[in-house]
Amino acid sequence: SPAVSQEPFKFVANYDESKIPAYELPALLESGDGSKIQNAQQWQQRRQEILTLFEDHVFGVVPDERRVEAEVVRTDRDYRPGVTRFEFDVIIHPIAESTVGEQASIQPLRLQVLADVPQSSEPAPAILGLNFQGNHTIDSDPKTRITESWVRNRRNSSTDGNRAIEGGRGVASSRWPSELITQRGYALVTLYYGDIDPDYDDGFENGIHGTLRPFIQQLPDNKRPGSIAGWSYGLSCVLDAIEQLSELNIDPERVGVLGHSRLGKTALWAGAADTRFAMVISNDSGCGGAALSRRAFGETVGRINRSFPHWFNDQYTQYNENESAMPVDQHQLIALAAPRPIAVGSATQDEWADPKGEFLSWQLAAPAYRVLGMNAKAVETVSTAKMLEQQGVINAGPMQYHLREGKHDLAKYDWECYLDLADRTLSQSTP
Ligand code: GTR
Repeated sequence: SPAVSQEPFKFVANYDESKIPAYELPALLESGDGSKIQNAQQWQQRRQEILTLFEDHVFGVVPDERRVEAEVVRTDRDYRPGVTRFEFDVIIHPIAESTVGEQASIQPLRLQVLADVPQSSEPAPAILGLNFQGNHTIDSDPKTRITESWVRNRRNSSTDGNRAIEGGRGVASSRWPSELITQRGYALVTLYYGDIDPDYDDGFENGIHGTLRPFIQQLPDNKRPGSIAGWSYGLSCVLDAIEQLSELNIDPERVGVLGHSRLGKTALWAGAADTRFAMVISNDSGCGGAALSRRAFGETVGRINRSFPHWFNDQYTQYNENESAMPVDQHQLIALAAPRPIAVGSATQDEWADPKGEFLSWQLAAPAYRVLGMNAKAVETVSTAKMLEQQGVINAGPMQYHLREGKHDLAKYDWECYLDLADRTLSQSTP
């Protein structure tokens, strides 16, 4: 057999616009068979085609089926004046049809969810987002349960090895401005992403992968779902639970999905795979999220697959240092949100995530919205120079982009931008 190079991979990120390779993006409005997409009906077929390409080449496949039970475990009626804090459990059972003997030995997976809901006669619209460190980190509430799942060892007072501890209460509060969110009339729903799937490489075995094992085992190896697909599946299960738990008083038809960074990639995929999400929000999602892969600016496909071999499917490694062979690029992922409201947020100092590449793919998704009836001119004509210089918000109907001054983070200003888009698109309840 040919000798395999044992040379370690040396990665130097490119931050020089003039060194971006010439690239041609896969067409958005042209089917695999070459036919042009000119109306909503043709888009539905094209959409399915793109979705399947992302499953097969990027994220992996999860079952269509979900077996979910839900149970409220805490109701704190005036957690704040006019706001009820709930904690509820989402129990994900192994799916029925892939049974045969093995199912009996598979334990259901239990997710712990927290929801702050403004009290009102009408069910509230909501933003659902995964958090990085546990529900107890969003504020100092002593009653919030601490996750028992694996957490990253932060080597500080918030963790003891790979366990979350009391010292973590409130450490992530700047990212979860619950008061702002509820004051503006929205519920905040959040859960720890590691409750769904722990964020380390274990060969697609633990967390949700264990629950779905019989399904995953019958897939070709290169289509097995990575953690991003697993986290997205979990988000759909939480939406199932919101539908079941009418006592939460959340309107399941007005739930937007939000995520930052790796969880921004996840929010984009969750919104693509599950069109019940009424709004899709990508904050600093970068490579594998909103940023165009073919620019290979900052983090690249090859780099992300080597650092995080468990996030994507194995097929995706075929595109390491070979982005132009991908049958998709990220503008198509954004287009899968159409016609629903989409917000893409970037930060000026977050070069690793390629703000300009995030802007471009957002812009290049506009033709899908146009085919579905949106006046896309304001999006299609804005120049990158303008986007970089104004550092403000660009919006046109359901499409919004903003560039925030500052670092890779989910900041209060980002939330304000997202809630503004929600006000324009989600605030009215559907009759
Ligand atoms: C980085 C990774 C990014 C982004 C980020 C995060 O290490 O390279 O793709 O996902 O982590 O999630 O904070």
